[in-house]
Amino acid sequence: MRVVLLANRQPLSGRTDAAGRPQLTVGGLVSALVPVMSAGSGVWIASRPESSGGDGRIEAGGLAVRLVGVPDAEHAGYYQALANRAIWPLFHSLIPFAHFDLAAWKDYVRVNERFAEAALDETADDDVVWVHDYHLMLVPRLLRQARPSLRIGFFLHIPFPPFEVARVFPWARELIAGLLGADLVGFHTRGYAEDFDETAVRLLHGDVRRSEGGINVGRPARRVRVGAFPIGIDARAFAREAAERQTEIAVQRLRVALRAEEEHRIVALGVDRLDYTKGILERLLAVEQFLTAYPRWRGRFVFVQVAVPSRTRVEEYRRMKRQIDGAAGRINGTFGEAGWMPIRYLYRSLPRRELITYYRAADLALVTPLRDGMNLVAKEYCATRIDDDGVLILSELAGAASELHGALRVNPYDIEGVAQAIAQALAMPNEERHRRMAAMREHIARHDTDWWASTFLTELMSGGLHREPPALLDA
Ligand code: ADQ
Repeated sequence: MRVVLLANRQPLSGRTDAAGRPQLTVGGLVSALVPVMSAGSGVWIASRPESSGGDGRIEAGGLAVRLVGVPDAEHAGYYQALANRAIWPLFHSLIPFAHFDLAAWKDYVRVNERFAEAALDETADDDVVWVHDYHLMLVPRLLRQARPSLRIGFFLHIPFPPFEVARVFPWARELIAGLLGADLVGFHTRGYAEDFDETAVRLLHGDVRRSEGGINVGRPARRVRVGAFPIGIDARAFAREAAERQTEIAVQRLRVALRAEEEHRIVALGVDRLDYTKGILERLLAVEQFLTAYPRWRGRFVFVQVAVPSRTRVEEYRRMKRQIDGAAGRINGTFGEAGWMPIRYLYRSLPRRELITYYRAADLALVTPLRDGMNLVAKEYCATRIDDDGVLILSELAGAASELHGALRVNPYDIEGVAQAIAQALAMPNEERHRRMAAMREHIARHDTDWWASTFLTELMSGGLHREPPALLDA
């Protein structure tokens, strides 16, 4: 089977090996998909602004990477303005953050057409096309119109919002019709899949009817299967690195630096891209509330927030960074003492080993997004807890909450509730901590990235008409 994959981002790391050959990115989606794809000499199609090189074709790690050149102004409209400032906030149900602009929409349509043209050029009739994420929602329909018999899958990495939110998007019908070009549309949770079904039926009534496990489009009906395929991580690699001697040493060093053993301090951790969907400000306010409500923990509780700079040119992100910087400074100013600061704030990306060191050093992780498609940090934290210790506090508005039942669930908007959950985590008996973490680790190990990719592709290939969608994991 030959897979042609379409994603906005290219899988090249920018580095070359000793022989000068380009290298693929290590980890995540790329590592999971490359074995599946290169087995059948697959192609990965991504975009590249003209000022960065435009059109191109690069062979790397057994994979062909085709780069679709996009004029810079058009790329800015498609990526910054439409994908990141309209679809991203709206699909996370943060309507006031969304900006809609007709010129940007036209750029989005044009770039989707460019992707579809490149895909048609690369694809033979018996190939499988797998389109990824919110940047490319029009592509399935464009492909279907040009090549009706093509097998097309689509996966959305972010949430799909409820109908009343989705309808706010001025070109919502076009987006939904775009996705309905696929044979299989996948989401992280059954909840998103149901919201998609409802939105499709209500927006495109007449042309679209619900059917078991999917949607029938047009007359005579073409069936679109819709299902939940919760993404996994490379759990084995995380556990392996977590167990290495080098990591153990680094964990001890970090805990010494935080005076965790010496002063019997609890280390709590947050790790995110600096994005307003991740609830970082609200989390800091919860830490403040916790220190106010439980003064006996002052001097014995350290919250480390690691934030990767993200979308730094967008105004909403700059404003949020100022608010977070301000809150961290204010909380440290209020509670800090000569030998203790409650908040350690790192504003940078960490190499993987260092990230794993932080995961292993943390007694509890605060994963409290306001909304999140899945959230891989929650899974990574558990996968590295090879001692089965540590408590995960998890937002019920993250997709991960439908799988990780061993977490303490919180509403991230409820600051007092999150503060109480921190107190509950600190009081949790050893046996309960271990039981909860072991169950989550086991689940994550079984449902890793390979499982996710192969489940989706198997379902896409099966084409079974009246099968239940593989919504395996929802509560
Ligand atoms: P993201 O919004 O990027 O992904 P997430 O799933 O948490 O969110 O993945 C972030 C990744 O970045 C993790 O692998 C994490 O390790 C890494 N990371 C975060 N902070 C870091 C730091 N300081 N240094 C180094 N690495 C860091 C989108 C959706 C999610 C969905 C994924 C996958 O928004 O909901 O889970 O795609 O589908």
